[in-house]
Amino acid sequence: MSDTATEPTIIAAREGAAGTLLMNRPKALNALDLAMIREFQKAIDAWGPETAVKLVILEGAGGRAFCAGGDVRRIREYAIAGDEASVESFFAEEYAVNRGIATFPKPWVSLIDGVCMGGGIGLSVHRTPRIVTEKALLAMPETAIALFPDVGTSYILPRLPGAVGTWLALTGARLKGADAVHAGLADHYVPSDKLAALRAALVETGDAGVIARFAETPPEASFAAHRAAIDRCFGLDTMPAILAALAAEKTDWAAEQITVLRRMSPTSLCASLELIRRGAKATLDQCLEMELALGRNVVHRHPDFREGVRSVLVDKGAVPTWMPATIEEVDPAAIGRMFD
Ligand code: QUE
Repeated sequence: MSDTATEPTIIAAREGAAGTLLMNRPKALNALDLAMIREFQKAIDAWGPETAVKLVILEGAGGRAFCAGGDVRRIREYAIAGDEASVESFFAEEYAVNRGIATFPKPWVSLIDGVCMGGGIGLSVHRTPRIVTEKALLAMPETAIALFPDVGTSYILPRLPGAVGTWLALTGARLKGADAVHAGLADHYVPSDKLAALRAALVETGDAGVIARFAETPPEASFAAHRAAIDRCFGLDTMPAILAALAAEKTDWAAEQITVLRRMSPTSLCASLELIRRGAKATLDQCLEMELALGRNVVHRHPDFREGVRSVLVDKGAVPTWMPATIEEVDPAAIGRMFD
């Protein structure tokens, strides 16, 4: 999926009172590569101290995606080549951007009008205001490719209501825009046909307060009916306990969750659950450190990540062969060692 070399993958501009950042790799759903991450860092460094910039506006090009995640195909290639330095650069620099956004000294306005997963969540979730439309689709899908919720979401997810964050991390459940507001991943619901006018008002005034003129009350969350069951099941501390609790629910929804979980990397599920439980008691900086250490072990010392990216993204739709193959075979001590 190559984009033309002449077209920049991040278009950074000064417009009125705003600094604007357009993620511009539409054929790859604006998935983040290292060059894009470095452009983010430059914008953070330049616009943080620049008094004429009152806020930053972040958006995705192409009409389908905000940002589908990190360039995990490339990470897999580095892993196969044994290129640990390149993997380290990618994650360390990406997480530094997440930290830079979290501490950015003015509003960081994310206009989420399409797919926003993984790395895209990391570019938006750490600062307000986060705006979603009816076309937004948010998810943390990493357990499907044997990764884990990173980009600082091990700090964010345990702080969402009840066990919603654990449910999102383990199942990769997709949230529509309204759902994302109810889950605590977004702040304002704005219909997509008002987004251009909102953007113009932000550029003109440099005042995030104008969002109130465009925001609407979001429709009820699609997961509202399952909130109690989410908390009952996903609030538990081991994967076998979560699966047993889901089985005891005896509902179609719970059976569906079991089916989804059984497709994911068993190692990744157990590591992700442990990460979120540790993240509940840690600072954002500690979470990013933990994610960096876990990433090294997952990418270089475990076969599931390569297999996951191959099956889901390279040979699209292939059934992955996980090692070990079942949750019941995962050794908790081995999961603990992945954090060292
Ligand atoms: C899990 C993930 C990712 C994913 C799918 C998953 C991810 C990611 C992409 C992605 C999607 C479309 C693209 C692309 C990457 O998909 O992180 O380049 O064109 O970046 O199930 O973690």
